[in-house]
Amino acid sequence: MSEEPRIPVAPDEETEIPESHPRHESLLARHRIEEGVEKGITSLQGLIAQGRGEAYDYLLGERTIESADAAARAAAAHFLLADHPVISVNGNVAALCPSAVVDLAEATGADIEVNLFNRTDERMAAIAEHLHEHGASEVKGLAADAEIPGLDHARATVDADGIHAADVVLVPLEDGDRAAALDAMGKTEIVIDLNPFSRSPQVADVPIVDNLVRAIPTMAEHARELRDRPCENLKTIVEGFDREAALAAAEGAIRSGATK
Ligand code: PTJ
Repeated sequence: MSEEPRIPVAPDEETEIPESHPRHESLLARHRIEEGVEKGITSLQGLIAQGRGEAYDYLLGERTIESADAAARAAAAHFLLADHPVISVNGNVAALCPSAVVDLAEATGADIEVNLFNRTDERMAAIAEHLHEHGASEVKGLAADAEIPGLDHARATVDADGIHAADVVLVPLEDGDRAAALDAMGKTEIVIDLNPFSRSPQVADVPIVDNLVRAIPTMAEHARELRDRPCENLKTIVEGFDREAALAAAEGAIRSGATK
């Protein structure tokens, strides 16, 4: 008698996703994004963004390539040198790695600010609460008392003492035009995006072509290793980073298909 096919279990909790599964990380990310939508944190468009990201991650071999690690190190040095670094958080970032965001803020002294494309008061509050639950002491973005000039959508709305006053802003997962607008304000933008051809990494001072679930902890790790170094040493790391070479290396990794 032939065996009944095993019916796959749909996990309710992320701990039910078997760690032995070859696609554990990917299933975990999908679960978190799905749960983010259910909790009112992630937008429905965030599901589409996740799919786009996964496709590029697959082409990159779902690993942090060497040039992305170097970019994360330069980003960490920028944050440590900054007077006022800010981590911008949207619905995908909050769902995927809230603890890593809080940890990076702790490692670098950065502010955390919620900034949304599909902005509603309910989503802003849900994301701030979620970040607090994961250990954030302060979450900006709710005051909404300043604007980024030149943007005619909700991402323009920021806090006067947050992104508006920042000198360095980390923008993980973006839809494009804000990075250019931040640049026009004279800020240094660090962008995390799996698609090296996307507009935001193309205009970023530091494009990190990596999955944000790997890039944010990598940046925190570099920050902890670098934070006692003298400023001159940090400046050398910043000046030695070549954004064009980093983008070209990511494109090369994708085109060559040399995934491991
Ligand atoms: O939460 P909101 O309202 O601010 O909405 C944010 C979304 C995600 C809807 C908005 O930023 C958006 O529409 O993004 P896009 O235009 O779909 O772009 C998403 C980019 O992020 C694409 O280039 C993806 O490759 C990339 N991406 C997706 N997931 C990840 C990622 N990059 C790094 N890590 C990921 N996990």
